[in-house]
Amino acid sequence: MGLLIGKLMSIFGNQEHKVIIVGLDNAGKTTILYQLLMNEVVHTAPTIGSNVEEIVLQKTHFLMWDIGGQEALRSAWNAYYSNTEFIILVIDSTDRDRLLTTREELYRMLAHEALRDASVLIFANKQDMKDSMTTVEISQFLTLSAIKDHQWHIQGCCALTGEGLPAGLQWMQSQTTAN
Ligand SMILES: Nc1nc2c(ncn2[C@@H]2O[C@H](COP(=O)(O)OP(=O)(O)OP(=O)(O)O)[C@@H](O)[C@H]2O)c(=O)[nH]1
Ligand SMILES: [Mg+2]
Repeated sequence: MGLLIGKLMSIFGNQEHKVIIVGLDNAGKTTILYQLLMNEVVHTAPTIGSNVEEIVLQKTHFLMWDIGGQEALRSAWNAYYSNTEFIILVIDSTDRDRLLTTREELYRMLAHEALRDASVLIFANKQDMKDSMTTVEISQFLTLSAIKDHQWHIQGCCALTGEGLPAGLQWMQSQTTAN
């Protein structure tokens, strides 16, 4: 019964899809959230706790939780996991030194029971910086092609201009209708 109602609601476009935006501090998570919401670059400070906003694409409603990424805050990410349909993992593509840490955080999340059915969108952010890693380099480092138990997609972007963000959102929407 619950499933049927869920299906009907998704047909009529009322269903809200829960999204968590995670990644290391300074990756650009908050900048991405407000660029998606308002097409503007907001002045950000490091997030303590979270921001939540509803983003609507056509008839698809995403409830997006942007969570602080500082090291001391990462152990609290799991408080946001229940009912999550999408993980947006934001990477600062210039941050070579911490890509290994991002990799560890990614695989820790994928192994978490509460995220078993979640799909993953990886935003390779800060593509405007000339020393940024490409999506291919990042994919290889994160061995994304080895991930078989979750749907995933990597998208290069620049949160300052918004470039790449609609394409990522479009992929998420395609995943909601695929189910
Ligand atoms: N050059 C460039 N800078 C960016 C981009 N996206 C974000 N930034 C900058 O990166 C810095 C950190 O951005 P935030 O959005 O606050 O980062 P965050 O991931 O929310 O960080 P925490 O809240 O600490 O986890 C800010 O100075 C942004 O202006 C981008 O695409 N290109
Ligand atoms: Mg933030």
